[in-house]
Amino acid sequence: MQSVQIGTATLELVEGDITRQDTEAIVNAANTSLLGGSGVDGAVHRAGGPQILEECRKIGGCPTGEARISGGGRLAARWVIHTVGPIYRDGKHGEAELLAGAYRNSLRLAGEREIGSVAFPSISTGAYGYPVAEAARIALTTVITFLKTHPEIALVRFVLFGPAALRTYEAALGELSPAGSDPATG
Ligand code: AR6
Repeated sequence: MQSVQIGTATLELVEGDITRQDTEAIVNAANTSLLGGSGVDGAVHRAGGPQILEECRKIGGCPTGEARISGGGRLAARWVIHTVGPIYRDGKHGEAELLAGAYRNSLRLAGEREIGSVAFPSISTGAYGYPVAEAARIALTTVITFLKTHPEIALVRFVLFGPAALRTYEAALGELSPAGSDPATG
């Protein structure tokens, strides 16, 4: 577990399961249909129950890089923010900007709804094939930039699946930290 302060906010990196987080919102790595899938998406719908899918049907989909919100069903989190990361091709098809958009728009939605704590998985790095080190850099840069100007969000937690992903995010944060945060390991 690693934790840094970004202004008044806390940014945490932990290893774990996104469906078990007690933040006000968790983020789902969905697809444009919002009708479920494997990986995080499968786990969120399994753990949260059918109510989430019912709400997602009404929402009617989400373009890549954007975000939508539903209730959390049976999850500890009250809200699920569904976002769609890019499918990675070669890095030359706007993937980085779409991935940044997925994080930024998720946080924007949280801010609008006065949601103060959000847990993210590593969007696009599973079925969508985004190289983890590069995705980690984009994810952390985008979240840190957002937090610096949006004090209404008090906590962002990255929930990484397995020790390798956690180490990759820790290394990426280590490279970014001197630029604007105060590392405090926990
Ligand atoms: N908690 C946290 N992280 C997890 C969990 C979990 N329970 N399960 C997997 N991961 P993915 P994507 C990690 O494939 O790449 C779905 O079918 C996983 O190891 O869930 O954005 C959707 O419907 C990986 O590092 O999301 C879409 O079609 C990361 O979460 C598509 O997959 C993301 O892997 C989205 O693909």
